[in-house]
Amino acid sequence: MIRLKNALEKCALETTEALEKYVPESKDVDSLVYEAMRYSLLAGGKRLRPFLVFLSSDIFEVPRYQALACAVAIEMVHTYSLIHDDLPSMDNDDLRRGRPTCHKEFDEATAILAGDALLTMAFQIVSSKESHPDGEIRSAITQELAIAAGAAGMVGGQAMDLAAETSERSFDLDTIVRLQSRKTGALIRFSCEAGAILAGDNGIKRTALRCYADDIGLAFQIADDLLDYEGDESTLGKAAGKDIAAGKATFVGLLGPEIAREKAENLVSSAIARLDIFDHKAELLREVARYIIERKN
Ligand code: GRG
Repeated sequence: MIRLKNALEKCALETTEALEKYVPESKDVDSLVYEAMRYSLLAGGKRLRPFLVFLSSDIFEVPRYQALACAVAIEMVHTYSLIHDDLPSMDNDDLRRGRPTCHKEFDEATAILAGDALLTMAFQIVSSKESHPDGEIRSAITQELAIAAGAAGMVGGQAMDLAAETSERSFDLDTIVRLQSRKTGALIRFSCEAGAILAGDNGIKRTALRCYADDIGLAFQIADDLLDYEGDESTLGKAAGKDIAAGKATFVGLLGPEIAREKAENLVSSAIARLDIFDHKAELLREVARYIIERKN
């Protein structure tokens, strides 16, 4: 785990440094939106999705600058989703990454704009030459990011999640799996496949990474449900115990904590087995799978 911790910290530093450059402070009359973008982007966060981009890129020996552009873009999309998810019209949260949510620190309109600006900047980055010299690969990475973030992916998952809160009937396991594989899973899937896409590899290695991502994405969400159920606000950096109270469709709510934990552990074992074709090249990805259910925030 020490090796993983060091590698994750190094990736977080590199990603944060790049994010600071992409979103500079503004001295103009638009300065508030830049301040809000920086506030949410630079508030910490585990940088798990950038880390997955780097690890999958290392497998295919993708140049670092290409992986970094993609890592920055996925973190921007993730941060936008958190800003919008925290809004009063969605989860109405006051705390995120251990500090007031964007709309609490600024105001609702600024938070919406900051989220919009981060989402669009991510596409500016992946579609530009700094992400890849080959136009076809740039187009592929841009399309895959759009699919992951949009109605077929994260936005659709969020819509299912909102529907669960008002639905008369509770969702069955199959529906919760579909919901979460879009809401949380889609960005994780993109991150794990990014190395293969950047290398132009569409074969069994990409499939293995996709299967690995599907397993860890669900395990990540179950761990998140368990943390919401068992964790406390000071360690989580956000409110705890809100999901079940809000009538959200969660694994813990449906299966109970013991069976949910067992399911997460089985998913981690399955994820690790998916990586057999990579031998030692995927050691850190194996450690990520284990870390996902052991994390405390
Ligand atoms: C608003 C379009 C839109 C989508 C929001 C992902 C999402 C959909 C909402 C986030 C709600 C949530 C807490 C989901 C659980 C899984 C998750 C994405 C947790 C936060 O990700 P971490 O733990 O966060 O990687 P850090 O802060 O470490 O980056």
